[in-house]
Amino acid sequence: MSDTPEPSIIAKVEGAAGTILMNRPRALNALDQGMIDGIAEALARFRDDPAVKLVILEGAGGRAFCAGGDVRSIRNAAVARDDATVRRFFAAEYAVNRAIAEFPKPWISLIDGVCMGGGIGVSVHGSHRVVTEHALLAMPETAIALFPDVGTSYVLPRLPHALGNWLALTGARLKGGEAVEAGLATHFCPRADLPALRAALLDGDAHAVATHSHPVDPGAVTAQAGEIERCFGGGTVPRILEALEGEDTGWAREQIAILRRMSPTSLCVTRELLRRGGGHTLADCLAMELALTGPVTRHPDFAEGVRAVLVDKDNAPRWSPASLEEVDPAAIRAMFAAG
Ligand code: QUE
Repeated sequence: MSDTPEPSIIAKVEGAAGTILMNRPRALNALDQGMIDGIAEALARFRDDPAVKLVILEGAGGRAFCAGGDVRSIRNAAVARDDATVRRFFAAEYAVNRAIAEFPKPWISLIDGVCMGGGIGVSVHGSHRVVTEHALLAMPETAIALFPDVGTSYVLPRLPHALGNWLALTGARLKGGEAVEAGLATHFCPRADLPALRAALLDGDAHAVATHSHPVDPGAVTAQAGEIERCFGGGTVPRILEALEGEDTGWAREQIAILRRMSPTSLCVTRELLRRGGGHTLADCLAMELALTGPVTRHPDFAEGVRAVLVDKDNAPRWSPASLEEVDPAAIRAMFAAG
């Protein structure tokens, strides 16, 4: 008998709950095509099974909920000009994001580790996003010249104090409590209490989330909200940098340094995407994101960003154009028009 590999998605009915475990811990549970298909299949089954009263989504391995999408494979497909593979991946991922938003039962994510990009996408549209003190949430796409997708072009512009612009442009990482403050997460439950919460949820009553959660005191995000709003509430990326330069604080200098490392093209695409996203439905935002995936993954910055961050890990991307000043606004507009 040959060894059967462990499935990357483990979905089962436990008591009155449907449970979905993202199980690729060596890749921090980053979503590949098979995992997305597996989540889509489980979602449809649990939606139509009257014995399932709620869904619990978890990540295996104790370090990550889900680090994002399998962007190394997407890069390979993009470099090979295999547009169909790129398109199939993002279309399937965004369809799952939408199905979670429309899911008629509680969709409860237990976020006890890294949760970035695609991990935000499979949690933020659900009814309950429970974080622990080990949770770390971010939308880090500008570092690899992608853009905040998975429906976050709908979510981020709706966060208060221009937090969405700040999170999307800088890729800022929020700890569990900070994610509740910002509104990306809904409940805080210490890791030590997660097994009790999970056991209670198997009875099928989502109210267990509230009874096992703790209020979050105002913290770093609340303290920074005024300065974030002053600096990131403005129009274009150059205006945001100007505002940061005018602050003359250590925090503002740090944000400038972070923004200067990101893909200039990606910063401009991201700012424009969130501007447009603020006025659209989730479905329209997902369609806009899907249309952007072609031009953005064909832009040389995407292959270079994934190379620098995830393949060679030298963290020294050579962007082209290399500076914000050289980005042609018409080129950005063309990416939105290209489909
Ligand atoms: C931006 C991203 C991702 C990222 C880093 C970024 C992303 C992603 C991963 C990732 C990290 C560790 C892994 C893995 C993937 O990192 O989408 O398989 O083990 O999946 O700056 O968008």
